[in-house]
Amino acid sequence: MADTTKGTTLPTGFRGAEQGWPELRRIPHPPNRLPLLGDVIGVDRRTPLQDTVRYARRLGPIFRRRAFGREFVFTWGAELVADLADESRFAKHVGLGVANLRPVAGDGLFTAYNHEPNWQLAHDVLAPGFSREAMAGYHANMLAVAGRLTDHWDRELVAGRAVDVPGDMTKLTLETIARTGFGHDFGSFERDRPHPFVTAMIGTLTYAQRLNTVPFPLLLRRAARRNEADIAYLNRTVDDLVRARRTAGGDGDGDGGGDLLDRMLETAHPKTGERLTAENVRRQVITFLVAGHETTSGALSFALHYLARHPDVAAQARAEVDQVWGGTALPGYEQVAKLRYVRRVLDETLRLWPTAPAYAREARQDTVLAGTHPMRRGAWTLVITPMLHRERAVWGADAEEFDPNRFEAKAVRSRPPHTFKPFGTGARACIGRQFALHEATLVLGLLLRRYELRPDPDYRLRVTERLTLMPEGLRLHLERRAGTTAGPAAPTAAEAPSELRCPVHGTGD
Ligand code: MNH
Repeated sequence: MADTTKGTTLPTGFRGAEQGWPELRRIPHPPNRLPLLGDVIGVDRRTPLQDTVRYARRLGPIFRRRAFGREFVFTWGAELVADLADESRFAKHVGLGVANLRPVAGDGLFTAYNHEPNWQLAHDVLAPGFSREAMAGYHANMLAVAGRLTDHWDRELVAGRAVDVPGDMTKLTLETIARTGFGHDFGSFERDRPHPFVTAMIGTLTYAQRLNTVPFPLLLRRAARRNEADIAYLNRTVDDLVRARRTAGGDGDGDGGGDLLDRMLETAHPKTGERLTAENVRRQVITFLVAGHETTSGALSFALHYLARHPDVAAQARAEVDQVWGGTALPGYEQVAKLRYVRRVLDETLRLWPTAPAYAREARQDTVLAGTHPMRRGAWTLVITPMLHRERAVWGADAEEFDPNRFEAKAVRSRPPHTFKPFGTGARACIGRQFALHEATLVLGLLLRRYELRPDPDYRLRVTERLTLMPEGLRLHLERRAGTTAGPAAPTAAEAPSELRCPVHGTGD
């Protein structure tokens, strides 16, 4: 369990590996260490994950790096990661980037320590919000938001402009989680610049990442003040949203079975009768608004990059959409999961670029990792999923190539368990997984059906990091697909029947 008893200003995640790993010296590290700074040569502060991946390739399935006088252990070998998935000996570790988000997200689901009672409470209260039934209820709102995206892309196409893929995917996913989860409309598609909520969020994520890459937080005094302002803005936005809902009196039926916010405000724990406090609701709303869109936006953006670069894959996916959806203007909930090949495209995208690229595990007791590396209780390591997902012994010599057929059922069954972990592992794995996959599959289906994607031949994939990953500067040219000009493939906001617009509240926002 995490140690919160010490009155240190550093998150417990910064406890070094010297104390936790008695045989640390057997774990390889980069040569040429600097006395004070450690392994920082050739490291770019803006790309810590990609630097770590470079070290991983040189140093192997488990390695350590030294930064600012502390040792950190990184793991990606399939056998080691599979052992770390054993929930009886290991648990989520709230450290590094995740712990840096505590000032924003507090004991919200993502950043809660395992021992904090609000984790179990919120998990039990909110999990039904991600059931199949609940998801089916979000579907119509997802369609309506996708309609706003295709309206926007139609206009860009007519104007002969290339579309800003990460920017537009972020608008789409933010509107989707805001509407389905909280009945809120940020109006992203009506703005030229990102919504200030997005700017503030990116600010706090970037700041949290930078805290890991500077030796003394004092160096970040100005950035820290900016960060305070960003957090204040996020809090204000969320407080307004909650106040509006309280004034409106929930979704009316008082049973807390509506959207996520309704559950947060009205649902008591089925066994204990406990409810989330007002402060915790604030933390959860921020958590879901951020966790619920940033990673899905990256996944969609990378997927569109690969689809544009692999016309054969795009053609096969498109053929599937035509066959499964036919001429249905508004594909139903059930018709999304039937897009098996589109789903494989997404899985393969998340294999190469898992947009939340690491998760940390700590020993719940003294134990020996994979029979080789002793760990004391509380010792932890960071799992580097982009490397796990590229291990040749598992994925083959062409592991760096994009190939959705790796996710054919037979191929999946032939691989060892715990080799594909884009959503983390165990009790603290992603609660929004089905939500993200439904949304992303639906949107890719709608876009493939409507457009041909033309890459910019000069574009080289560059990945920006702010704890999450995103293809930087990705723009695509669109062409309207032949034979599809007659009818809209997706409903525009105006066309969607009003009862479809908000299945939860009936009347929309
Ligand atoms: Mn999500 C946890 C990846 C979409 C809400 N998510 C995690 C973890 C990973 C992750 C990895 C585990 C982190 C850790 O162990 O420290 N999540 C993703 C990816 C996508 C994603 C790659 C999209 C693609 N996540 C979503 C969506 C939502 C969401 C959509 C909400 C609607 N995720 C969460 C929450 C947690 C989480 C909440 C924390 C769960 C817990 O600890 O109980």
